[in-house]
Amino acid sequence: MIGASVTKSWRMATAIGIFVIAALGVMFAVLALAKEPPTVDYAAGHQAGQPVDVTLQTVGSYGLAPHPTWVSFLTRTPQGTWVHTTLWQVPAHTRINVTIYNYDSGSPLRNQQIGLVTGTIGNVALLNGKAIHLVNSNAGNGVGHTFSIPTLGINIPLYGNNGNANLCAVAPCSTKSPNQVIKFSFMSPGPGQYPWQCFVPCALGYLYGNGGPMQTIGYMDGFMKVVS
Ligand SMILES: [Cu+2]
Repeated sequence: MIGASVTKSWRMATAIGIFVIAALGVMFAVLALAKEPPTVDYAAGHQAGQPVDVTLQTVGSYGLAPHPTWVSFLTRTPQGTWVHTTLWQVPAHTRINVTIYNYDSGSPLRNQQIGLVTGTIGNVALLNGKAIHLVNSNAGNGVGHTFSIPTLGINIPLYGNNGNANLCAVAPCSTKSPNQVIKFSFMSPGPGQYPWQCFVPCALGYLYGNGGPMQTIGYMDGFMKVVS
């Protein structure tokens, strides 16, 4: 009799233990999903055949919790509000006109390959209104970041600002601060999720500059969500 009741209470304890572990698992999964930054929707209300404008900015330091010192991208909604996210949604098979305001400084690239403009319409970008096919990062202010969608062969080097200038340190930055305006266009592919990122090892204070913001959605990488 004693043996049977011990077994029974053990079974009960095991069942409760498994339930608690499962509940904690669900809780953490929900929390992890809730932590994902919001998606800016450029696809809503899209008229077939019309181009879509995507507007981003890059900052040398986000300036706010939880990571005030981290480099970051931000995305502007079609209504004009800056959102701290790198997730955005565009319609498929559509001309995407991108404008990036770069508020960060630059430096020479370790890998000259990412100084090339590739994968855009005409393999060209406009830097402050001037057509460019590459940025020689060993001249001038160098390159601060890239905007790259590897699966589509898209890479655009983002020319830096003078590091001695009074650069914006708290996002979102406004065009009152020194900035470089980079524009380019590409055709969105079919529906799917396309990862994009910066390829400059720009994460100050992390091993080889590749940790922290370089590996965090909402900072130096994100997803272009293409919908039909
Ligand atoms: Cu970067």
